[in-house]
Amino acid sequence: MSYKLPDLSYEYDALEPYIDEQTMRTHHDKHHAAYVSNLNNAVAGTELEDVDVTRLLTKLYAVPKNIRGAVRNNGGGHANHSLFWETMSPDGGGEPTGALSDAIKQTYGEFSSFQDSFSKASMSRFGSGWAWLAVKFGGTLVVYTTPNQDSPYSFTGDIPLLGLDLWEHAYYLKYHNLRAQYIENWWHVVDWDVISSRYAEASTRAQSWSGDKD
Ligand code: MN3
Repeated sequence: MSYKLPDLSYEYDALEPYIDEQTMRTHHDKHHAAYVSNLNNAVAGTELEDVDVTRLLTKLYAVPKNIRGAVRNNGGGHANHSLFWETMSPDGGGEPTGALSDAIKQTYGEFSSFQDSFSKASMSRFGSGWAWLAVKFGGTLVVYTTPNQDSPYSFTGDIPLLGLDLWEHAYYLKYHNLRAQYIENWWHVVDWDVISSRYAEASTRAQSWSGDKD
């Protein structure tokens, strides 16, 4: 087995006008493809070839030192982008409902306050990286950023629900230096149905970690 570039579940131009077609083509077909290819090269001939990428990142500390850097960057790049494509949709935007909405309101007050926190975190990340909404051990929601392609799975053990790519390759063709504009427009394509499903699954896992048996 080797790692594979996942297909998009929508057309390259489906997220227009918020994310442009040329950016999607280059981002998915070139950048993400390169992470997959470099990851495959890094683990080729090792016992890690068949390990699920999430598990690979969660146990990054156990990856042999000579390939750990390559797995950190390219495994992270593969997992982060796979999540990014899945959590966007031409039918996105709006607000979550149900349990995720309740959890966001419990933590941040209004949904718009959560959006402000997330956007501010995204703006404050210097250079390249990702902004995250993630579920902590025990089930608490948290917003933060990571540098480069570092995954929450590797460095906090949190389960990422939503991730925003803050690398210039994600927005420069359309937005140039205007990261704030990119972030503001990106909310229009965030697919809260997918993120709610991820939250339901993550909550179940977080509950079992914290020892709740009901
Ligand atoms: Mn990217």
